[in-house]
Amino acid sequence: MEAWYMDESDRDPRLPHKKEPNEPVSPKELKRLGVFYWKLNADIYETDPELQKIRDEQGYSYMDIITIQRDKLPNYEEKLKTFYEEHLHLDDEIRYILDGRAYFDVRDADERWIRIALAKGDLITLPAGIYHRFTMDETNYTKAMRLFVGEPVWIAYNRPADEYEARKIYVSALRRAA
Ligand code: KMT
Ligand code: NI
Repeated sequence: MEAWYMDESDRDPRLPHKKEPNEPVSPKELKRLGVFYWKLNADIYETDPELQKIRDEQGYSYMDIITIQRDKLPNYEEKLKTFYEEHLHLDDEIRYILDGRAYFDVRDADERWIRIALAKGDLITLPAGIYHRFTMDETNYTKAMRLFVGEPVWIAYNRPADEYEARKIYVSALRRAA
């Protein structure tokens, strides 16, 4: 995992979009935004006691695996387009990268985009109510485990979605963390 503030360019989202010079974002800063991160051994995800411990502690009862790759994922282009629209969910978004790479972009407290580069073994949780988006990088391949507390809900609310309780709760938690 590596995170940085994005540049202002509107070129291909799959490019890194680092500033010159790079402006890195630490795991501690991400935590303040409610974004949590674990590093695991993805080679043993089927039997990994560390993963099981996280799932037990956090109540991640549901899981499935999604492979995002042209010709593998039905409606690939369409899905990627919706993933990259700025949105929020009413529940936490929990993703564990089993193979390949991907970017999650999240808004910081001042609405600046932070890009989070994830690779094999990275497990990340985005809090309910945070504005974010997802894109592939130039390798165009990600295999990810999707985790969820209880029955999964995949509804994305595109910005603006400030009227939702989850958003209001998130904004007040952010203010308290400031
Ligand atoms: C989302 O809601 O942002 C996503 O599901 C992203 C793709 S899952 C690796
Ligand atoms: Ni999302």
